[in-house]
Amino acid sequence: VPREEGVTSVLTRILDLVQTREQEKYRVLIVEDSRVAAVVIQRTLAEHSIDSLVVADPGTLLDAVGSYRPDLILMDMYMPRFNGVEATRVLRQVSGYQALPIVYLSSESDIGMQVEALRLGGDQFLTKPFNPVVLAAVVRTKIERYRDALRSTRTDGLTGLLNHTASKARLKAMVESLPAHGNLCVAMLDIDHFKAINDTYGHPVGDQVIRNLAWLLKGRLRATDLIGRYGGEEFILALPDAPPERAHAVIERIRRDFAVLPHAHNEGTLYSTFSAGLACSLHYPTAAELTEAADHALLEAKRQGRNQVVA
Ligand code: GH3
Ligand code: MG
Ligand code: MG
Ligand code: MG
Ligand code: MG
Repeated sequence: VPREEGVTSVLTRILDLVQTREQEKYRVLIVEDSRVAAVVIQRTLAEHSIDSLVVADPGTLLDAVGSYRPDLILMDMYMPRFNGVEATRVLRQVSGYQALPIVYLSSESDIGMQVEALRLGGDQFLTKPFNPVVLAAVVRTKIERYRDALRSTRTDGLTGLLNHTASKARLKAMVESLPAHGNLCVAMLDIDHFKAINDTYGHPVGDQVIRNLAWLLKGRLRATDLIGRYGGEEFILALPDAPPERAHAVIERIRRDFAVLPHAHNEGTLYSTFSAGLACSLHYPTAAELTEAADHALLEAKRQGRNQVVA
C-alpha cells in the first residue's frame, strides 16, 4: 500500500470508524405481550446501552424484523394470540433469519417444554424472573458472535470489501430504498490485462495490485457508497445521490489516479490500469438492469482499447 496518506484522510477514516461504531448499537426485538414485563426488559437493556423495540402483536413480527433489523430476538413463550415457539419456527423458515439469535425469556419452568422450544429453533432459554446481569451478558455475547459471523460471511478476505453475494444484496437494498426521484449510479471496474501481471510478476504481486485498487477506492468513495469485490479483479461500485455526470467524474478521477499508482514487485514497480462501465438508475431502474448495463458499458470500454470509463 502506498505510504503517503494525508493527515486529513487518516482523520476522515477515524471519524468514519467512530460513526460506524455509533451506528452499530446493538438492537434487540422484544416479543412480549405483557407491558410491565416489556418495560422491565427494555430498561435493563437500556442500562447496558442496548436499543430495543417491543412487539406484542404476531401480525407485525415479520415486518418489525424486516424494518428494525434486530441483532437478537427476546421471545416470550405464551401470549394470547401468539405462541413464541410457533413464531420462532416461522422466522427460521425465512431466508436471512436462520442464524439470527433467538433467546426465550419465559416463565415456563418445565424442562421438557424448554428443550422442545430450543429444538424448534431457539438458541437459549432464560427463565423469568430474570437476572438482569445474566440477561445483558447473554444478549451481548450472542450479538457479538452473530455480528462477527455475519461480517466474515459478507467480507472478501483479500481486500476487506463486500464480497460478490453481499454486494448484490446491498445494491438491491440500495435501489429499493431510493426515494421516488432519487438516482443511483453503478460502476463495474475490471483491471486491464491482469493475467499478464500474474504471469509476469507472480500471483502475490497480482494480489497486491488488487489490494491497492481496493485501498484507492476506499479512500475516494463515501461511507454511504457501495464498494464490492465482484470477482477476481472486478469491482462493483454504487453511488447514491450522484448525478450521472458527477459519478462519471468520480470514476474517471480514480481511473487516472490508479494508472499512476506504483505497485511494488521484486525488481521495482509496475503500473496497472482498469476499465469501467457506468449505468444509472434514471435509465435502468432495477439492480439487475443496472449491473447488466454497467457490464455492457465495461465490455465496450475494453473493446475501445481499455483504461477508460464508458457510460
Ligand atoms: P482484460 O483486460 O480483458 O480484463 O484481461 P485480463 O487478463 O484482466 O482478464 P482475464 O479475465 O482473462 O484474467 C483475469 C485474471 O485474474 C485471471 C485470474 O487468474 C486472475 N485472478 C482472479 N482472481 C485473482 C486473485 O485473487 N489474485 C490474483 N493474483 N489473480 C486473480
Ligand atoms: Mg406472555
Ligand atoms: Mg475480469
Ligand atoms: Mg481484467
Ligand atoms: Mg477478462
